[in-house]
Amino acid sequence: MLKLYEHPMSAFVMKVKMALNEKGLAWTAEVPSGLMVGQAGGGFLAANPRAEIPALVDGDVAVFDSTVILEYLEDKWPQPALMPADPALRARARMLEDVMDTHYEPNNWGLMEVLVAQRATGALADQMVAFGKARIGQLQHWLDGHLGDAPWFNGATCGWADVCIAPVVARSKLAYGIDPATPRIAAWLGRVMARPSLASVIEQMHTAFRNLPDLAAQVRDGTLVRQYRDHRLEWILAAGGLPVVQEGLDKGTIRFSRPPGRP
Ligand SMILES: N[C@@H](CCC(=O)N[C@@H](CS)C(=O)NCC(=O)O)C(=O)O
Repeated sequence: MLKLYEHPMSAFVMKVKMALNEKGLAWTAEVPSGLMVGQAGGGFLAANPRAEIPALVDGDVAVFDSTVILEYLEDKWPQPALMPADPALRARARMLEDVMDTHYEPNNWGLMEVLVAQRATGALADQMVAFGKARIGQLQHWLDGHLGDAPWFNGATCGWADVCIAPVVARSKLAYGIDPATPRIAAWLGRVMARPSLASVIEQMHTAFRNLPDLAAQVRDGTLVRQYRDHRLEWILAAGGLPVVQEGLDKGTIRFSRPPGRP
């Protein structure tokens, strides 16, 4: 049986779960301990030396990084195919995935750092939240152009592009109350929520968000040591959050990613 190291709120995990469900594969899930505080170990660290979720274990094969995992699933279980057949649509699905992972997702993550973990307050918080919401609106309008009048981002049927876009658009709506920017995105999200393979994953995310521990208290008492990595760190800086990074480094509540291998 496939085993997925996960956390229900991670958009990277969500796209893998949606892909597993769409392919009708049986899988078990484990939320590794030590996540979000830099204390991961055991089987999880063996599966992903970068100590990040998602990590997939298939017998003696361990695969990390959501994009690589989706490719592994498609290679090993080609049917039902998540990638469209047409080369242009395949390229578009990959471009949409990359933009979701590197440009869209950091907005949701940054809103959580500000609104839930309360790393910024007052005028700085307002500025960072406005920045994130504006970026989300901009990206959803761009997505609308790609969706056009098709039912799915993949084309006629739900697939790769949709499982990459659904986690982030649903998170914006359900966690932060950001309504879809256009009627076509709203109708697409309605189709997503009517599809159990996708909706079940979104429900898990929403439940986890509603039951989050008091992250602001954990930042204050220094027990939350959040990983600030690549696009997310860029987002914080672009939103004006340099003081957030400086304070987090000073207080030890921010860390950077760990590369594989022995130091
Ligand atoms: N590029 C990676 C990104 C994975 C990632 O950033 N995962 C985050 C959670 S969303 C993580 O595990 N962070 C480690 C931590 O917070 O301890 C992918 O696509 O899988």
